[in-house]
Amino acid sequence: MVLADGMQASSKDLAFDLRAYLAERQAKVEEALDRSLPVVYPEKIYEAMRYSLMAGGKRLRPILSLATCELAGGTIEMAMPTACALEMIHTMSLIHDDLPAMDNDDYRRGKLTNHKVFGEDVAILAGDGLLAYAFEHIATETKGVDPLRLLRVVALVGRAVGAAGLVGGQVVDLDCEGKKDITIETLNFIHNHKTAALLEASVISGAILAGASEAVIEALLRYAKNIGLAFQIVDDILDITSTAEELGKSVGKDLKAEKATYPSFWGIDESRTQAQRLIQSAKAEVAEFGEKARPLTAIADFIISRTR
Ligand code: GRG
Repeated sequence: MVLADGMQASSKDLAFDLRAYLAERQAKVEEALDRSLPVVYPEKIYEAMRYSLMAGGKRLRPILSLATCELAGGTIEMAMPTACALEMIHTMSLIHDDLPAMDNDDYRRGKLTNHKVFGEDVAILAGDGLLAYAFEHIATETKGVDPLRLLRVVALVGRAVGAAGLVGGQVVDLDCEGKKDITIETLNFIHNHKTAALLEASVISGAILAGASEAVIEALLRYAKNIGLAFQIVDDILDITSTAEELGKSVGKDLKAEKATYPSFWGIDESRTQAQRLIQSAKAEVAEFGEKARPLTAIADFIISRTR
């Protein structure tokens, strides 16, 4: 079944109705993001920030944060500012990733990239603006949460973004460009940091805000590590098997640049098998939560069946 925004659900998910769940959550996140960032003077930078923030996307990171907050007994209102902040950070990482100094891409989320519309100088600042505003937004807009939990989430997200997370992964990725002898361990390092780190922070932030026990947070972290790597393996496969129209960005760049990817190590079929194995492990980690884990198991299935 093809869902809004290219999402697919297998028939066994329909009992849970992943389609309705994701559509409802996406709409709530869109509305909260829209409210989070009004355009004020100097309009140019706010327009550049909003251009990429409101350009669509699956909103997977905010949806995961809201889901674990509910799983741990909290409300989606408690997690919404953090959820929006995670999407702001994800968006800024895409803006910077697309810059000529990095991946040099012209399209993202089906639209021209930020620097193509606003220029490189403003695109860099739009990314910086979103990054700083994300932390301000968590700190000022979160209501009804113990301040110590909030502080833990701020530290968690900060770590996921910096040299211990996205930045570290990106730097090793750039270092490996043009090298043919990189190992699977290096490839795992890159993607555990570039891709999985923010997904991990997304998954456990909601549970922390809701006051989950350390045992619950640990189980969710293991779930997140598994879906994080599976997400990247699927991303690498889609870069080969999809079209630019389907993905909303240029495709086949890894192959052209002879960049190491999971399919370049394992081939497409084995990459699919490995991703499937990670998804099974992720689901096993949250099985103990029973019915409450239905959104997380359905999202895990979605990650492997997604078409964009
Ligand atoms: C974070 C301070 C800071 C700087 C950025 C450029 C950079 C450092 C890191 C690169 C991070 C990056 C672009 C990782 C790729 C992650 C990935 C697989 C993105 C695609 O995510 P989807 O499919 O995209 O969820 P949508 O558009 O649906 O949101």
